[in-house]
Amino acid sequence: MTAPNRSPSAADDGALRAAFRAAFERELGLATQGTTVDAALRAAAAACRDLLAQRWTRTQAEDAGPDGQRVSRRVHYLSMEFLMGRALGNALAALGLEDELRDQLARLGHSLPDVLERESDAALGNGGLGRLAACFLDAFAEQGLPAFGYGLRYRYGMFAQGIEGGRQIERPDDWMKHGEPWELPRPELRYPVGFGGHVSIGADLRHHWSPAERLVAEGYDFIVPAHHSERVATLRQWQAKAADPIDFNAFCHGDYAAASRHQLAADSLNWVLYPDDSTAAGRALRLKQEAFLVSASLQDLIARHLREGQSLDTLGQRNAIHLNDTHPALAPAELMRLLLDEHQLPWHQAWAITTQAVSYTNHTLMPEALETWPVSLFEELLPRHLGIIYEINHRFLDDVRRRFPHDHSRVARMSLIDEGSDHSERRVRMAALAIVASHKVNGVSALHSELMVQTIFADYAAMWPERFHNVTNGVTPRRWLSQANPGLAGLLDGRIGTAWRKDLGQLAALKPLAADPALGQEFMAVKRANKQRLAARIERELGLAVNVDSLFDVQIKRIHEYKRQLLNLLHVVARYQAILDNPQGPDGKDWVPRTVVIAGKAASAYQAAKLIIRLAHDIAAIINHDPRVAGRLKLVFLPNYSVSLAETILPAADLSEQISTAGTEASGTGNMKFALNGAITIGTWDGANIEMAEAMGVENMFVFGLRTEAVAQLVARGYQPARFERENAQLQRVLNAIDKGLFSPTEPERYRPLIDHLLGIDRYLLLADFADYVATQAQVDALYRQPAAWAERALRNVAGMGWFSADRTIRDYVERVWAVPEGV
Ligand code: 26V
Repeated sequence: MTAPNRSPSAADDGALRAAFRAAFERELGLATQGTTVDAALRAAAAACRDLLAQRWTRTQAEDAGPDGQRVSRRVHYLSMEFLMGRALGNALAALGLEDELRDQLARLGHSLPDVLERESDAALGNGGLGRLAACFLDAFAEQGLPAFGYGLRYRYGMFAQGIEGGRQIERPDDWMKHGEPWELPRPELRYPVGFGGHVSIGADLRHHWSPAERLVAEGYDFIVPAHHSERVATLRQWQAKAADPIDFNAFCHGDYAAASRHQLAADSLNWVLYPDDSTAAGRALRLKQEAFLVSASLQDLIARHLREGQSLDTLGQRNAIHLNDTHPALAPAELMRLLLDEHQLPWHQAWAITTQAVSYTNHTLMPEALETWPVSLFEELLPRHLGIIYEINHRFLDDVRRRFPHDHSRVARMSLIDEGSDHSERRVRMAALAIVASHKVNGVSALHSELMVQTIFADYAAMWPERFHNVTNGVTPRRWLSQANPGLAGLLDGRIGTAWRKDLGQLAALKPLAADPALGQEFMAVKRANKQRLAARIERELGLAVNVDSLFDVQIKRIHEYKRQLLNLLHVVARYQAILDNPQGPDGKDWVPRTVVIAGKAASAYQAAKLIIRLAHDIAAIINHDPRVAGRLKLVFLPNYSVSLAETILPAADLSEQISTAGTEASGTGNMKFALNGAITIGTWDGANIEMAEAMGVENMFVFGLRTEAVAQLVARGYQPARFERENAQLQRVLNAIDKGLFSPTEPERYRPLIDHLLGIDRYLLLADFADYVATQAQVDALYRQPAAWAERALRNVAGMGWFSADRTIRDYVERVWAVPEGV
């Protein structure tokens, strides 16, 4: 890779190459296992890390300078998830060192792709929210923002998904097993974090909390480079250590298990990223993780602020604290505790600082995903925070009563405490805490932000309309186009120049060229090469040959009922039956061959989602071996979905499935990555699909299905899914085939619960949207029969994606949320 990705000062700088070479050779020399691919990977990572560390020092020096140079307050992005994926390819591109490493490796007899493929993904996230945080770090660096991401240093990331007998099995994701060459330990950063114990009021009338369990948080930094400057962003992840790692008394008595119990308790905090909330022990651990992240991060923030010679008066003016969903929503309570108890500020001043600093993004409307914690768990683990939350609530509800006198039900609805009923316990509502303590609250697409204020947060929006706004998500073009799809990136460079990496709006220059037949052909050739690469991987992993000239129809994302992978499967079955009925093809035209690709993980306790994965495998087992549809229909489930797998799949997709029930997908970001890679979307009028359609022209997207209002009306009228089945013979046949065990002959009843749900409740209205979905898929076929027209539309998708860069998203946050307040 040449010029486009290199930082300007490095462009002609042999010094950087020389420094890299020296560091690489030194690291390789230290490697005990010789010059294996693993050793080369470690050495390359360590060498990059050293160079990035120098940029880190310079960035910090710049950011400690006078406010005048800053566009924003220092941003502290608190998130329980950062789904970073692999780091080496990105670091090499940012540093402009790909060619250098390629040369070095050639001398060792290794290839760059082999080394890149060897790196484990840092999968410290579940899905969209975590990947968004990773894209934001990239944009922080690129935008030159003084910013830190704060997270936890999970020992095991998102589980590794295996498939056995068509069923998902979860294995630990031991992502650090070869060491973690990227991280910079910061042993000098040590902050105490307590749990449990009791709170007393001293003679000074101040609260004194004596925790029963005392831990220490130690920082580990991961450096994220800009691609067009020498700026970096920092991801600081906390590791728990016991304050007293060894109970010496127990040790002397020979009770080694007891002697190490503190350390064990500390370690458990960092064991795993939260994959589901099915056990009580798991939930308690999760609350501790949240409190730990928040406490360490805020102590770090305050320490830095004071170290820079500032007083606490300016803390909120100079620092933004952003809550990535409610998982870090303890932050306001913890900040209040630190300011009140440790720094002796009065309540009103502490609260003014807190609300000035804190802002919150909501990422889902699913009521069941709104986090609440039992008050009893707070009493046990976080007694002082509970006291502070009660006080915040007391003052807040006084405000509510003043604004809405005598409206008792409103007060109950808005309270930070859900008082519960006879059979349910009292719980703390984390979203309410986040909203009350924030100066700004946003959703992640226009539709989602609108629905947020109309539904789940309506009462709060009535009280503070100006607090709520929208910031539509975006993705980083560096990873998701430049790095993932060098073929398309090169094609764009040739036609519109290379600046789109830094300014994605430049893609608009493609618009007038979209109908150029030569460009269309080149685009299709790039796509075909990417499909070949994916086909090779499918063959390697699953032993399945797919037709590279078939339409690659792709749905990759977490498996969830609202995302409707099941609707996709119903269409696959419908198509299978239609081909068998009519082998000549519809209307005498041949069938457009299709390869349907699905990938995604189901939460380990989410049985319905796991059953969908099994159905996908059962359908695939029948269809893929049926010679009557050979060459015309294949269904592929690629196991162990990850960031790096997405990087291989996205560039190869012709069709992007974004088919959630309207009103359920907050934004989606996969939808953006597909379009950026020249896939055409088949999608509902949901999340960011809507804004994408508006940006590229709705005629360039296949839109189907009920819109949000129609969904709501249908549900309000009393949705009867069985009626849709009765009126649609094709749907009857599809459901009947699954229900009768056509795909599960050894256990015909296997999918009975699924079918019963569809015909009885069908919470996500699959049956209501089925007919339109299938009809729209026929339009997809019709367009695919005309390669030139297809290419033109795909190119119009790419051309319209300029606005969906994470750079734009971050600029929006800076302008509307993180700007330095007036007069500072
Ligand atoms: C839920 C759960 C459920 C139990 C397991 C652990 C866990 C962790 C996080 C969550 C909340 C999920 C919220 C989320 O990922 N939302 C997604 O955020 C994306 C970025 O804004 C957005 O594009 C997606 O539409 C939205 O689903």
